[in-house]
Amino acid sequence: MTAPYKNVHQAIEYTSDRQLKNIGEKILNKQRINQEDGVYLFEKGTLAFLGALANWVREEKHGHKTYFNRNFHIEPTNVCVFDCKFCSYSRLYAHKEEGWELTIDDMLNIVKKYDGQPVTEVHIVGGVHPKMTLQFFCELLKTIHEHRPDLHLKGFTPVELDYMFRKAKLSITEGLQMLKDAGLQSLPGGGAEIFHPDIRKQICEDKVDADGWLAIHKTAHQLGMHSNATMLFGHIEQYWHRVDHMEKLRQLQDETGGFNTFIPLKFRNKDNAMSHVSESSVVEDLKMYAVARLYMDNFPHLKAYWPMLGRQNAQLTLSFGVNDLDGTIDDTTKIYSMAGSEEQSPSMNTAELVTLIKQVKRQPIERDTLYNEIKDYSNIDVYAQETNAVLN
Ligand code: V47
Ligand code: SF4
Repeated sequence: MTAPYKNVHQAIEYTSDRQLKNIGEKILNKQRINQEDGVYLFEKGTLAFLGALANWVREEKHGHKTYFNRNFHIEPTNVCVFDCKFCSYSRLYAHKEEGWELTIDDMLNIVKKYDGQPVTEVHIVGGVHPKMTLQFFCELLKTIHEHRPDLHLKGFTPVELDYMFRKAKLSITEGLQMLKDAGLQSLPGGGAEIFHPDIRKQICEDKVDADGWLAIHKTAHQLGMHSNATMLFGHIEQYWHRVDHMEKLRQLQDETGGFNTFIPLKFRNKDNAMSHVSESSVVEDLKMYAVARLYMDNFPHLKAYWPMLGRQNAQLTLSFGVNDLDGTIDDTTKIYSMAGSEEQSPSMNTAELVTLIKQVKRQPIERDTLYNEIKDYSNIDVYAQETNAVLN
């Protein structure tokens, strides 16, 4: 897929641009690239050149291994006090009648639907409801943990956490410690968007800022939790804003080592206050993943979130640095389908996800949240009847 080059050495050799050659040499020598290099790659790197380099880094780190997770999502509410312009989901002001807020029993019933199924993680994230407190979420975590102690509880973005902790008049450390004691094990990557204040001011002015986001993840890492980090790309930001965002994450990762995965999220423009902004092309998306793989040298994993990209494009990213396709999720996840992702009802079972990975000659590995390997599907026929009985 990274043709026309035979390999990364040829990609560098055939490039006449001096600066690209230098950056390519740095990558091969496992030297860190700087912000100027990052912007230059976006501006001048061809898709084939970036792909050859990113694929080399990916294979150095993980060979052909491509991870996925069996998880499900709980969205406690779509009511939100904030007003992010890209959000197609929040229902506080517009379409109030479409708002939902789940009780602890409702959410326990969602968990119970997965009783007896081999899921390993629940991902809890939603809007910021003024009445859903830290106490409420501690109760929720305890209830889920009591019912199903083997499930890894991953939940809450700094947007939700900052609001909860302020309301409870607690420090970040105190608030996170309470959630941890209630069963929270890691944080997902959401709410990061683009860190630079010039962009944040235009797209998500009223929620936690970059320093607040980073402080919460840093504290989580200090308390022994792992987390992910996202970046919402392909809207009004420029390349240097993306690099600035990645730089801040790379610096924090140097300090704590607590991030597992970087997840670039492609902006989708349906039914939100940024519908006039065009979506990026597939080529731009693939370049984004490739530059992320090259820049985020201290992040072990790079994830493409397939419900947002669509299956075929997600499959393409596996040749541009990506080594993780998130998970098998079901149609309870609304935030993406409402924003116009190709996957209107995103669901893919294990057999389909494994097949998608095998079609591009990669090695499908089921993992848990912390990337412990659960099962290698390389030699398993996922459509054999006896396998299917075990899978689903
Ligand atoms: O922060 C909202 C994004 C994020 C749109 O950590 C949109 O494993 C595109 O962070 N177009 C939340 N994106 C989701 C998230 C996530 C997803 C999957 C896995 C993990 C993980 C984290 O969704 C928000 C925002 O950046 N988002 N609206 C939109 N119109
Ligand atoms: Fe609220 Fe999150 Fe939507 Fe922003 S993106 S309005 S914080 S639900």
